[in-house]
Amino acid sequence: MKIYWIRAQAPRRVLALAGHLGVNAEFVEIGRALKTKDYAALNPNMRAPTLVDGDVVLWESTAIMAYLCIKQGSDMWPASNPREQVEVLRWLSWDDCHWGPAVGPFYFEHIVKKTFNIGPPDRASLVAKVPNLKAFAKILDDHLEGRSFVACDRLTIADFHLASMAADWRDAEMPFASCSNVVRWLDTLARLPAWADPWPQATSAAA
Ligand SMILES: N[C@@H](CCC(=O)N[C@@H](CS)C(=O)NCC(=O)O)C(=O)O
Repeated sequence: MKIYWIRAQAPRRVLALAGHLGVNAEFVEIGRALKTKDYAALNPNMRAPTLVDGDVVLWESTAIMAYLCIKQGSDMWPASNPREQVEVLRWLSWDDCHWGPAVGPFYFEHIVKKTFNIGPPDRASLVAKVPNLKAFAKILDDHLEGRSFVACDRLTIADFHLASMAADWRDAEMPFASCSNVVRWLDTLARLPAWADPWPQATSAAA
């Protein structure tokens, strides 16, 4: 199995899950080869991550996470429990439609720009985005009251999904100071070794 990655949030979810589940794979840091015809033949979006496992070629981090859980027999994606499945699905959807777009601008300005050396954060552009992020953070904070994890009373792919842009919330200056449950949840994830340091050590470079 090969997993193509770059140092960004969607691959991070997949790499952390692979590390957490002890997946045996070759991790390929795709680098500049992301924009080549060979890579486009695997992933026409020319984005990362992509998984290749025999004749299975899969893109979209959510689908890859589900695939890895099924392959490893992990209930972090509750493949054999429809009720739990829809619970997890609800949060994956919420992330794609609401939470991700709310945290994304902060993640981009503070984390992506620094990682890829593309200039200083434009803090002024974030001012107008604060109310939207606070509104969605309150929804998550209320949900996490009395809960350690987002769904099913245990760690699931929903946690890695929702946390992938918010993990470095302090560096990204996300306004979570009054969201103690969100902070507790992110701090709990940060104590998982595979989440805290998801980037593969043994890796092959494709560029
Ligand atoms: N919805 C896709 C998002 C993939 C995506 O946008 N990946 C970004 C990194 S988070 C990427 O490859 N960016 C490189 C580029 O846009 O050139 C997923 O979850 O896999």
